[in-house]
Amino acid sequence: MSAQPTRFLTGITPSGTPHLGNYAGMMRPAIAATRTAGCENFYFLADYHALIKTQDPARIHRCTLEIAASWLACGLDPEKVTFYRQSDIPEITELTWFLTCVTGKGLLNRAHAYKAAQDKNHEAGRDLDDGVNAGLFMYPVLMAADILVYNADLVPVGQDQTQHLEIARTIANRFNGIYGDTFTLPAGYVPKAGAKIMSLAEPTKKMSKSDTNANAFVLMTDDKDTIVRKFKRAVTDSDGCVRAAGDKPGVTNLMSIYSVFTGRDYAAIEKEFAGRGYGEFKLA
Ligand code: AQP
Repeated sequence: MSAQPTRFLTGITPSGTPHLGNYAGMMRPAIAATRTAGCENFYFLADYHALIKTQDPARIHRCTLEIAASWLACGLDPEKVTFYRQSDIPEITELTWFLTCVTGKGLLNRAHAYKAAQDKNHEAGRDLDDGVNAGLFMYPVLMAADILVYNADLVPVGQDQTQHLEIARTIANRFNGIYGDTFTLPAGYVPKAGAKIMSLAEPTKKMSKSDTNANAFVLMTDDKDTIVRKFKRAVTDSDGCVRAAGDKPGVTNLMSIYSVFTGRDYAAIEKEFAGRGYGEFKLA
């Protein structure tokens, strides 16, 4: 008897053009998993998640097509992968309600995307929930439904999504406890290199599609000249030494990007660029 295949499932939100972080943290490992024996793959375009950030249907439609094209350009084979748009599967939103009713509100209060929005309001001296829509609060439940509806085993995600994945496990556990064994408990599939690519302009902040500073991210659609220009402008420090350290977030971020594309670890990169300046490193 052959073993059950390992089921990989992941999604990306069409809230903008995908960037280097999306590629390194999720798309690249997800594509590699489609070429691994004994795996089956469910990859989707999370257009309902995009509604949290934009209510512009034309933009969501355009970004959905663009992200679908990016997946294909990265090597996704639709003959091998179940590739779909979230809104085409009504069972996902149906399941969301069942899961909502077993989810403690306190669990969602602690979800990082919601807390980050509250922290931003706190810093600006506004009411904590000012401008925060209930979709942002509820989205870990929709994400749980995305994963549990297909009984996924492994979920390729960047580091920023690991807490939401943990919430999906908690919800599945709670549901199974009440109704009997129903859902597989999913685990994260986080790459060793590139799990959290930082902004090129503010390297203590995650690289994000919705950043208003175009120099903060490298888009998958940027041409070579634009990519070179953005790396040349990337914020580093005055130390001049290619070395990974907590007090060198800009250089460490560039090293993590270099590591994704060369497969070299930090020690090898430090050795390769010993005595050479940031200019050469950035071009590499
Ligand atoms: N900077 C990043 N480094 C590594 N992985 C990342 N991911 C996102 N940013 C980075 C991973 O990409 C997958 C798809 O993410 P998403 O588009 O669904 O949502 P997100 O995490 O909110 O991505 P963005 O780019 O930051 O979008 P906006 O600006 O719209 O919020 C996920 O697995 C994510 O971990």
